[in-house]
Amino acid sequence: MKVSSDLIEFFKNERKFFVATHINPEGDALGSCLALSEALESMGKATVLYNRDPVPDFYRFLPGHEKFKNSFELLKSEELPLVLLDCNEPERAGLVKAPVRRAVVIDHHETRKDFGDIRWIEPYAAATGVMVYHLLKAMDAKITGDMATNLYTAIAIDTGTFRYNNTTAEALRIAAELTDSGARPAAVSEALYESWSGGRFRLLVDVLNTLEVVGEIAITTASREMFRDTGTTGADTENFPNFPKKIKQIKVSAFFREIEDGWKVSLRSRGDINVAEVASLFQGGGHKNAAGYTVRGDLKKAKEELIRALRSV
Ligand SMILES: [Mn+2]
Repeated sequence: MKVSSDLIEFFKNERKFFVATHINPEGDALGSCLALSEALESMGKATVLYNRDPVPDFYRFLPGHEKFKNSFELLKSEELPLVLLDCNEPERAGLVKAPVRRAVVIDHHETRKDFGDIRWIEPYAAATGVMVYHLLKAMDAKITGDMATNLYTAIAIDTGTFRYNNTTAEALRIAAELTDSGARPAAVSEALYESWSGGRFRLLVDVLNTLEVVGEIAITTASREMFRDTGTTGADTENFPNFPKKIKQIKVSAFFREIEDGWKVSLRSRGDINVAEVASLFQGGGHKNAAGYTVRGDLKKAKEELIRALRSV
């Protein structure tokens, strides 16, 4: 994976960076930002980490997570260059009107957009964390134990902890090197998969009880009421769409989560079924096997539209 000299020059020449990632951040988004921030600071630079949403409780084991700010007020007094990670348009980061001087995009999502003065997009990278790893190497940054934990978590979460299709030899080699640098795979796995709140577990039970199977499609739902009853939020549903895929016959799992004015739909698929294409029919996007979109209005109608769309691809 080649890191462009433009990008290295950018990081060398600028002194302070506004580092942001997508809303509802997960491990790849958070770990990539944190590792890059620490590396830049070790080179005498300053960084401001931004996310519209708070860091979910179960990601608060990531070293440095408390550095994230939920406001971009300061950009009004100081125009900084933007580094956008794990997404490629400011809207995805809740940054529509943020005044930034220059913008760099580092992402592994497929895109047809053209935001950014320097765009580095690698649709085949297993995680943005892999790209940040290469960037740090190209900048001769020493990878500390904390950076290793952040990058290892980034790669682990996006590969389903080395189970999905994107688990390449390269991803495993980088993970091994990060382990040498101080990441602890068992501790990260425990933090990611065995540190749930009781409410989150009850929410999963409620969600699994909504399972409907239509041929090779599984549909599950989380209503606002369920969140209220279990004291949880949307962030707690991370990874929920993958559970129905434990059933062998299921080729597509669709998870409907109730939001303010409609439903957020997360799609997971097996093999050649491209759910990014399906999501794009509803103005959403993502990767071939993991994508999503939002719909307004009635749940029953939204489910029917999705089933029709899935049968058409
Ligand atoms: Mn990612």
